[in-house]
Amino acid sequence: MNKDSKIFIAGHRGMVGSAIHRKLLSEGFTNIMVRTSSELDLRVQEPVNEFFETEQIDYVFLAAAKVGGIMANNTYRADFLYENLMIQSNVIHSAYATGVKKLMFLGSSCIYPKLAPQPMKEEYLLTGLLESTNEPYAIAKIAGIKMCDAYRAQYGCNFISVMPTNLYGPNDNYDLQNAHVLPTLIRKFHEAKQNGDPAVTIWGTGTPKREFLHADDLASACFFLMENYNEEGLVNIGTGEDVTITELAMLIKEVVGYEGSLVYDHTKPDGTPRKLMDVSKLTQLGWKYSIELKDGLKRVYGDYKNSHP
Ligand code: GFB
Repeated sequence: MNKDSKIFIAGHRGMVGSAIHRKLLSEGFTNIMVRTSSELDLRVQEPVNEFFETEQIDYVFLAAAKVGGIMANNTYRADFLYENLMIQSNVIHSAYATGVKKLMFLGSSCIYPKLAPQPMKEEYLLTGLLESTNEPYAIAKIAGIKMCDAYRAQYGCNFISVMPTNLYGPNDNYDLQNAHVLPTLIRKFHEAKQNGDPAVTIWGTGTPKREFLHADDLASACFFLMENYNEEGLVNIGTGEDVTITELAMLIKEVVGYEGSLVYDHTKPDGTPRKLMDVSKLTQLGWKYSIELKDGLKRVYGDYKNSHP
């Protein structure tokens, strides 16, 4: 990418897209295109075609998606499948039709089988059944990977796919029902501390393991791969280290300074028991994360506290 290349960040207001936007600005890119969802509804084919034809874009980061935590994925199953399939199909096809030089599609670690061997290597894709709570989202993301590979094979498009692990950072969603575990627990511990509540409720058993990557590290990895990776298939992006949900809760409790106890709501699902990324492909290419979980938690809690005094 040249500093004046025309780069479209689809989904620039979300946690991932906004992190990529900050990264590109900090690297001195001057011709970044963004559109809000009310300006350009990526689920609708015609305006997306028109946008790509008019703008003649050079590079695309496809970070627009309908996302959410375990309950949102499980509840809005049709929306997760339909909206993600539409967004990615419209953008990928228009990118091909208008000669985009390179496109990066962002997926998720939930594309791997529920009981995949750990850590999960890229080649484990489609080797087993998916976790049912997020199967619609995973199916859409798998379709996106396969679209990138198919457009590469049939039309020679330089479209690549990257699979981030569970993410957190600025512009995250803190909704108590629909968000991911890390931001939700920050909010729960913060509010429990403010209200003097004796306990905070953790969904499920607390035993599932998850890996967490700060969105700024993700953006750095995406930028690195946009510059250095031009192959079919996918690349995992993560830290290669995970914690149990109870360990995460204890860390957040400490960062927030909450003194009460934890209780478990066994009516809520655990989801995948473990989904640790094998990041050796990315490490061998030359990238490694830099923000440790505890430091990242302090950063996001600092921001959260400032906006929720
Ligand atoms: O982050 P999370 O919602 O999604 O939940 P997944 C991770 C784990 O934290 C599950 C537990 O075992 C939850 O039961 N958990 C404990 C909580 N307390 C809470 C809470 O208060 N809120 C939430 N949300 N969880 C999503 C997928 O899976 O991860 C998506 O559904 C996507 O498709 C995303 O891949 C990255 O990690 O289970």
